[in-house]
Amino acid sequence: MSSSVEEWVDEVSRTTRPDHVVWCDGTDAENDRLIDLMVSDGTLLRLNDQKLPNCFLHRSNPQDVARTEHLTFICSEQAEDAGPTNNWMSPQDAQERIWPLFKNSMHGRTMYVVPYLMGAANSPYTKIGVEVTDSPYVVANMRIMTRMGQVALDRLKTGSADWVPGLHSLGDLSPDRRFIAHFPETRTIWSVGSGYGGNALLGKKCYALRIASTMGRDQGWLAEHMLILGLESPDGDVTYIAGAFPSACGKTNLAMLKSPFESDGWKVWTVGEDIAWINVGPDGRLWAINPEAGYFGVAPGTNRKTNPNAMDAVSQNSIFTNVAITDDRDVWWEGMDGPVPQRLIDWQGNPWTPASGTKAAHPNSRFTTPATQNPVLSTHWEDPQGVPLSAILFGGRRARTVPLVYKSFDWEHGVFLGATMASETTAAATGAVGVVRRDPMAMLPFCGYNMGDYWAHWLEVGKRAASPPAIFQVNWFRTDDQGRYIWPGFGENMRVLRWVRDQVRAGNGASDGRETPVGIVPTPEVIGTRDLGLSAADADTLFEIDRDDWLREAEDQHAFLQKFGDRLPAAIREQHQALQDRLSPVAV
Ligand code: GTP
Ligand code: SPV
Ligand code: MN
Repeated sequence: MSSSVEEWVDEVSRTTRPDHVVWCDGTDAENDRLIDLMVSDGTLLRLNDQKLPNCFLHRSNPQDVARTEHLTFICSEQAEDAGPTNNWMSPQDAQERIWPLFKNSMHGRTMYVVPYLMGAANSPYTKIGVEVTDSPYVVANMRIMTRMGQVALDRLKTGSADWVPGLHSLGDLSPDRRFIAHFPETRTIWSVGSGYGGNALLGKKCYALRIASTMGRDQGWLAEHMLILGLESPDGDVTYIAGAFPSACGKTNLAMLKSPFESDGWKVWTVGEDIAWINVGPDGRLWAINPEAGYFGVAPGTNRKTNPNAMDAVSQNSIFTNVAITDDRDVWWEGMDGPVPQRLIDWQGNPWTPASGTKAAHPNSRFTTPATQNPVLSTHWEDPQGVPLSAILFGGRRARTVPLVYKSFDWEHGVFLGATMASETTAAATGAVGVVRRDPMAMLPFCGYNMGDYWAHWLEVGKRAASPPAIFQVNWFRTDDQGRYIWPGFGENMRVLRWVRDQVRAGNGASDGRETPVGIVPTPEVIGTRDLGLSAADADTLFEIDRDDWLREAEDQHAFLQKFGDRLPAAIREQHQALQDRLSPVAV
């Protein structure tokens, strides 16, 4: 055992004062003990063992149902190193404002020490973390989401000094005493006052994105909020594609896509559905690993039609958080198959009927399920070197302006697309829903350093890669005049993936696209909008580049880019100028 882990555990125990300290080994026996404990104290409810074997429901505190971005801080020494898009607190202020909240916070509770790996045990890119937490629910979720317990202890024993400490306490769950703090210089995480998802499962957003992004900057790699999928084509070839979409914008669903063209040989295999760590390979390509071992997925909208693979995956050994349940302890959420039940118990534990006028499941209700239960899990999902990326998609929710898909002209232009992307906010974070905001690379809430430096790092990585992936922008969420989604989405997104593959394979000689001021847009014919029964007018809207909309877009992008001052890379400024030139009447 690396003595420093023990020293750190001792140190935090002296402040948090737990009644007991338990080192987690990750065994079934340990998990069963924890589950029994949580069932007996009401933290978990056992679900119908016939329909959902070994599945449980957790109802969180109603004030603690999503990430809280306004309470999330980057605690670098210099404010400029956190940049204009992060909340910043100095390490000294954190010591004064946050550390006292851990004083005696575990009194009367057990402290669990959770050693875990991000990445497969045999990958050179895998990293170690140790989370101490007073939440057994967090332990049970970390066991699904990471390689937890003995496998990580073994790694620490071999003397690896390179591990990230994460201190987590539920505190009193009050948002008034809640902080999620990251110290990029000392690679430490403190989280207090929340037991929910990305606030509390510290391996995920806190480590694998915020801390890891700063490691990647220093070490020449990228930590990204991306799905990774393998697209199998009729010739049996697999093309690897990554996709950065903001929270609740479709990563899990695209990564687990059920192909309508399976009988023709088109199929999707999941490598990852939320996070990718990307390295430049010796062959000059970008290689991506999924550092996680499970999925913490959005429940509402998931059903046998939209995502049958997810429905299969969550049918056993899964934890559901803030969903509704039926009389026979089956789960239910908005968008589930079949008729809406006449009686339910809602996510807060109250009786519910369709007349209640409220959501039965919380809009950010989730399932936690092991990756190995995904019927379309790629056989390469744990390859130590990862998988080689041929394309990167940037996507978001945009009711207007952004077409279904378009291709960037080159890497620099693609990085510009990522840097200036925007999306409507969702229930994955507290605050208003449906407000368009700039969310560069879907990393706005997750970049551990100055976003201007982050873009410079992206540009640099692209220069180091002899054959970087082609970059595309996608938008499944364009609406018509009645506010309805025009594009059917889900499985039909395969049509877009096919076009992406064709573009990648054909290189610069690719056809079936038209050049516009913003990028290369496919023809409706190649996507097959007529086969889908879309009207010509709807098809036009899907692929339209409206100059007035785009001039407004470019203006808004400009205001955003301005915030970065001299940390804005010249190449991004030039790309913006070039877009404006292409949009200007003389150029069009
Ligand atoms: P996080 O886990 O928060 O990072 O979310 P995510 O990006 O993995 O999003 P997810 O795939 O869970 O989808 C979020 C919501 O969008 C769910 O309600 C889905 O049903 C819905 N959704 C996903 N893909 C599509 C699509 O292609 N079209 C439409 N209309 N909705 C979609
Ligand atoms: C997200 O919000 O992007 C999620 C859910 O994946 S959470 O783990 O809560 O961050
Ligand atoms: Mn996510």
